[in-house]
Amino acid sequence: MQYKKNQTLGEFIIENQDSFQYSSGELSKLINAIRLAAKVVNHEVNKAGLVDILGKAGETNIQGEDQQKLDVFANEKFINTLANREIVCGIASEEEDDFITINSNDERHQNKYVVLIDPLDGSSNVDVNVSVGTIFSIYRRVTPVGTPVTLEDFLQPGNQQVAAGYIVYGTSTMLVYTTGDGVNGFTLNPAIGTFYLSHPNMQFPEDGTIYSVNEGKYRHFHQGVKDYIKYCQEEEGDRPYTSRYIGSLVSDFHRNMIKGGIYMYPKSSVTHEGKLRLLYECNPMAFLAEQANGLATGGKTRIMDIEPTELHQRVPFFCGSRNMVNKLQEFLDKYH
Ligand code: AHM
Ligand code: MG
Repeated sequence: MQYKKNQTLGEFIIENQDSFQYSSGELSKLINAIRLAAKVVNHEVNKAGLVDILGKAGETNIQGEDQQKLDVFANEKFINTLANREIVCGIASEEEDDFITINSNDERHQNKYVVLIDPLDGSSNVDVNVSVGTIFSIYRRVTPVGTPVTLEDFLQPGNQQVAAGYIVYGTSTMLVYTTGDGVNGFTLNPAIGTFYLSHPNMQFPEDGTIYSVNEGKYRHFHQGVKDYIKYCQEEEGDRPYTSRYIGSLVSDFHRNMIKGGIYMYPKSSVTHEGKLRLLYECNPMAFLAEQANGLATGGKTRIMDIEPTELHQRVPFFCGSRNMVNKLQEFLDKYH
């Protein structure tokens, strides 16, 4: 990877194109499309607090434009931006029941990539001015180019991802992604609409003190998870753990990657498979985590080795600093 001072995302993509294993420029085009959609969605997310002034979802605003819910808006923007470029042959979105086929009946189209996306994760936070995110995951199709994509192209294990990333719409807007050669973060300068390389080669600290879990659901957790939480709550020498949970996966993950921590969404006696979706949330975050020296497990199996069986499959998810995930695993293993 070549890092340069004041490098823009556009420059970074071009300059590092050759380090990508299928170096044909297509993946670069794809990341560029995501960058473009991210800026449009960012603009809309920033206006969310003006809902009483600009009009609510489902209403028509003063300019006669229909107002959409932000997650619907983000879904459309990402899908349209990707579909309009000749790179992607299929898209699956957390917001759509089924996958979308692009250019299905035209053999001239050589598009190789499928994109899976959670357009606006944590969207319940929008109304209270808390950070939300977009998560994306990119695979090469497994069926022949020029034919319509099939479910098989989307149900690939995470270890087949060629790229993954997220956009966090926070106090700053950042795009963080990997193409399998480390993780890099770019911060948007909103004045000129340009992403700059601000966080080269991001790494989870080997160890951390933050645990992120919805403790309101504690009663329903598996005993191994309960024991680990209890372990975290006990002081260990002079280094007590601290609990931080935003309820917005991208933001919790982002903080933990910078400061050192573990994110947990276990299965429970109520949500038997957990809540998070393997294809749209867990696999891309797991790819990023591993590329940043962290770990991601479903409790029994490495997240990226799980064979998906359906598009909207949910799995338990534990992800973060290596030593913390390994410690948790010790507690989980006691009950297997
Ligand atoms: P969503 O895709 O419906 O937004 O749900 C995913 C979000 C994650 O961002 C977050 O970590 C989690 O759900 C919070 O869930 P809970 O409120 O059950 O703790
Ligand atoms: Mg989501």
